[in-house]
Amino acid sequence: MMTTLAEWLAVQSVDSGLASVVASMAAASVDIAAILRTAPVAGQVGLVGRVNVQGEEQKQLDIISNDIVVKYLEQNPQVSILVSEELDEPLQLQNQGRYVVATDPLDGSSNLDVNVTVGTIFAILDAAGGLLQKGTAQLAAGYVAYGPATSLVLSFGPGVVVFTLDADGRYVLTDGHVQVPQASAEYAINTARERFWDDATKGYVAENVAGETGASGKRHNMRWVGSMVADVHRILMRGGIFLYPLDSETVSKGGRLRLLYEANPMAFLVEAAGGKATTGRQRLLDVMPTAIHQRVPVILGSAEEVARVEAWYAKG
Ligand code: P6P
Repeated sequence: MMTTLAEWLAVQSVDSGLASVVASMAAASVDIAAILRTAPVAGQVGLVGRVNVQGEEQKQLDIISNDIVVKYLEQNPQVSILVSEELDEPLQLQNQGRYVVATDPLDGSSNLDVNVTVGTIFAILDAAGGLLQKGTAQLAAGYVAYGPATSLVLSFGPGVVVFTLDADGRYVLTDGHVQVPQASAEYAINTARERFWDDATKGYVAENVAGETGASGKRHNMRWVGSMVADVHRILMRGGIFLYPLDSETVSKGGRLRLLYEANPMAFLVEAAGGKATTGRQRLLDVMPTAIHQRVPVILGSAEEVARVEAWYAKG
C-alpha cells in the first residue's frame, strides 16, 4: 500500500500548520496539473497581453496558475502573505497566519506552447521573520514538475522526498530518500550566452568540453531544457550541475533567476539532498534578500561539480 502525502505529513515532526501549507500547495498543484493537461483543447494558451513585474510577457496559464494558488492559500488560516512572481506586490491573506509563501506558480511557462515540462516552485517561511529572509531560514521548500508524471518534490530540511500523482489524483510516496550524486558528468547551461560569460564560467565549461583530454579528465554531456524545474529535477534524480551565472548582460539586474521563489527553494532542496548551491562567490542560502523580486546568480547540483566552479571563481 503506497503512503499518501496526507499520511506522510501526519507523521512528520513539524508544526501541523506548516504541514497544512504544504498540503494547500499540493492541492493547488493537482488543479494546475489538470488544467495543463488539456489547456490547448480549452484554448488556454498564449499571452494575455501584459508583462509581469519581471518585464516578462504573462501567459494565460501563468495567471490561471497564480489564481489557483491564491484560492487555496486564502482558504488556509495559517498563511499570512503570498509573494508570487506574478504579483507585483505581496498579497496579504490571513492576518494571524504564521507563514509566508513565496512561489513561482508556473515556472518555465515559455515551454508550454511546445509541451515541455514546467513547474510550480514554492518556499515557506515564518511570517515573524518578515518577507526578506535568507534561504537558510526557509522552513520548507518544494516544487511540482508537470511532466510525463506529476512529481511533488519536498523537504523540511533534512532529507528530500518525491510524491507522484496517481490515477486517483492522490500524491503517493515514490522516493523516500533523494540523494544528489556527489560526482557527475552532465551540466546544464544556456550556451547561447557564452559571449556574456565571465572567465570562471568560460573556464569551467571549456574544461567540460575538453572532456577526457581536459582538466576534468572525463567526458561530459550537456542538457538544457529551459525550464528550471525540469533541469533541477533531473539533477536531483541523477546528478549534474545547473548554471545560470551572473553575466555581462544580466549583471545590471543581479542575475536572471529570482532569489525568493526560484533560487532559494531549489538551493534548499539540493543541499537537503547532499548537493551544493552557490552564486559562484557565496553559498546561495546565505544571500541576504533586499527585495522580493530580487534576482541572483544560480549554480547548483552535484557537490564535486559545484566545487569545481567555486574554484574557478576563487581564482579571482
Ligand atoms: P533561458 C524560465 O523562463 C526560466 O525562468 C527558468 O525556468 C529557466 O531555467 C530559465 O528561465 C531559462 O532561461 O536563458 O534559457 O531562456
